Amino acid sequence: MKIYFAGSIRGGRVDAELYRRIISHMQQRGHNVLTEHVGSGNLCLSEQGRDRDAAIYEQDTAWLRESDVVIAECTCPSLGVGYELAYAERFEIPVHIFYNPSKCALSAMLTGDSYFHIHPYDKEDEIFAMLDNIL
Ligand code: 6K6
Repeated sequence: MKIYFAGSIRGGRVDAELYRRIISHMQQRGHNVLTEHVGSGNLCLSEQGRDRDAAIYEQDTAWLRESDVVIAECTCPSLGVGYELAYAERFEIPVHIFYNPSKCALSAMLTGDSYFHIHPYDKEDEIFAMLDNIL
């Protein structure tokens, strides 16, 4: 499957290693993760600019439209991820949201929208088992 993995970038990189492990798990199962860079450990967050951001927006929304499913890790809140989830809903792409309820309270704009499949987890291993069921 073509998978759009969504995770926080400018919202904070505290869970970047977790994103990398989730992406790697899906790749090991033979899936095509379009957004491998979200799990990268060496992002240059200071590099910004309107032209560059416009290119990121165009590329990411194109990838969203061509993806079969969106997998999002939402424990670390991110405006960009929230936007991507609503964008995926608009294009009727299935969305699965993972979060750790002991670390955050998910926005009511996600938990209150019955379109989204929401998967609370406690231990990281639970994510991989749930992903294998979903994909
Ligand atoms: C280059 C390499 C890695 O990151 C970059 C430059 N920035 C971005 N590149 C690609 N997608 C991005 C970038 N910044 C945000 N996004 C998208 O928004 C990702 O798909 C994430 O799921 C989401 C994160 O949003 P913020 O608001 O936390 O940045």
